[in-house]
Amino acid sequence: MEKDWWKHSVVYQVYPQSFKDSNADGIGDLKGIIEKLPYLATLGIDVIWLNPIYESPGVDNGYDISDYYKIDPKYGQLDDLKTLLEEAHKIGIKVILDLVVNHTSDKHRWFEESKKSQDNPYSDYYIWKDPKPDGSEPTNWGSTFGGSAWEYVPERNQYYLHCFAKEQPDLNWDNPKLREEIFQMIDWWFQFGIDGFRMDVITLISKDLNYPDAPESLPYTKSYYIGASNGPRVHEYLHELNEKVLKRYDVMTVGEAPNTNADQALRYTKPENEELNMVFHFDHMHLDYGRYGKFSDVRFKLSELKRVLSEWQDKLAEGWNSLHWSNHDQPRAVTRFGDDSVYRVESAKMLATLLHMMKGTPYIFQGEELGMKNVPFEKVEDCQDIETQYFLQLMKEKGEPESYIKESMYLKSRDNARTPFPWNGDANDGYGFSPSKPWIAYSSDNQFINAESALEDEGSVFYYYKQLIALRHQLPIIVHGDYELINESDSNVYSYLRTYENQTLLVVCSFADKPTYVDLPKELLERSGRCLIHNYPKEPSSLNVKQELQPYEAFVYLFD
Ligand code: TEU
Ligand code: CA
Repeated sequence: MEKDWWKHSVVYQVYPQSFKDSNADGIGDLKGIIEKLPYLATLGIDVIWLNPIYESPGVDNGYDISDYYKIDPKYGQLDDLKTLLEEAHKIGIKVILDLVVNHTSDKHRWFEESKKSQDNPYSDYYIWKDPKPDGSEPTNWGSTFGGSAWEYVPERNQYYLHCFAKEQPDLNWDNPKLREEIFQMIDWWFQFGIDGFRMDVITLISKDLNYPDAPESLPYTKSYYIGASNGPRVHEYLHELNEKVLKRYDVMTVGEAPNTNADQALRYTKPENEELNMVFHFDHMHLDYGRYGKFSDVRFKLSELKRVLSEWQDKLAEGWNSLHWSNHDQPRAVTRFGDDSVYRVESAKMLATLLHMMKGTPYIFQGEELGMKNVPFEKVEDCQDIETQYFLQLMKEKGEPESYIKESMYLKSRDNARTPFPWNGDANDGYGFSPSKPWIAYSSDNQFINAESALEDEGSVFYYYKQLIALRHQLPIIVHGDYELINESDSNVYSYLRTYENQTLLVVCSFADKPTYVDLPKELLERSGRCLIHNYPKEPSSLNVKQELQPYEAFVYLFD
């Protein structure tokens, strides 16, 4: 087996609930994913990441797990997952699952026992704290999905911590018995045959035992980060996991790392530290935050995007990056960072170019390869997500105008990413997703943005992604080359170089919606170069030191 295969892999994220329904209950499932493997093979991806498919009450769409060893019946059975693994492996695709071990569901057997008394075998599996002398909560931490991060349980006369919903109690990683249970479970899944894990909020597993209060000035809900992110023993625990389990398998690991800077990320991903292969950071996802945090109508600034992405490219040179524009928690990239109307196709391809030519492992969220855009839900109430519902409520209470609420929901709600995948443009056929009413509304854009039309159109965003993926597989410079930002102060164009051995790669991406110019390095143009990919039909015949660019134009040249 090839070492570090994840370095030259491209990962495709499947949101199982919304990918393909095989049994007409309106919910995507494992058999549906099996049916659509040929589509993923055509795209050329190497790895599939599945969002949680375990047994779950579904308070947070599967991120509240009640049994780690069972598949939720709405997705199928363990046998279906076995078949998916076999079928995927046959065509050279690996499958990784989501590991959610910062918290469980409150319906997990461990929690049901733990909450009964202060004295039971599971008593210390979760984080319990006495009330303050006046009976109030142990700290002022807020939960991500609203309200306090502490919930009182009379049977124990104590509060338990939940960084997310109250139905998602945080596990106590400081308890060695709990760690052993988790390690065993991880081992069990590797024995089952999966190829790795995406680890949900893994940077939150070690809490600051001083439990400091958060400054009141922190934006809504985020106060828990003060005492929960990158805690004192997180590296120790991940190293222990690596020693005891990960090391023995040829698997990939990617940690979700909210609120983690690049220096911290290097510690997680430096090979000699033996923790994780890579982490997801969110610095570029925070460039358009406003007074309610994520729910805002702020637009990112290109200068900031350059600063953030370049910092991560530079600082993780000795670790490894994950590259992403979107996921199941984020709005659609083309709406957020591109132009989803006139230049939807051009800007979706431009964004893909920028990301896929960087150093790191690229992740494609389902539908991104079609250039899917945010969903104009008819009513804000159509949004189902727990986070969206909370912010909706909060903004109403704060007296925000209806228009502002609607706009920020449209721009940021997690529901944008979760509408069913459009396999074709036929509304009467449930867009090829399901013959029944889907669990969440379809996007009205499916009629013209769907897989069938993409596959019929040589110039589609889909084939452009396919080409980018193939380039990564062919050229070591894309995997290993050093990164260097050029034209830093250009406010329209993001351009950079990659260098490896005697080669140089030039990547040019315009964020302007009108023609513009970019300065290209003279010495480079004197060398012999060829165009690898270009998002306009006609490639530039030769490059100039002052190169004209069309709206959202992007190209990549390789110089020997
Ligand atoms: O997300 C963690 C996380 O940081 C999110 O709460 C993020 O701040 C928010 O979604 C941005 O809109 C992970 C999962 O990806 C998410 O789906 C879960 O809800 C959450 O953990 C709890 O498990
Ligand atoms: Ca189904």
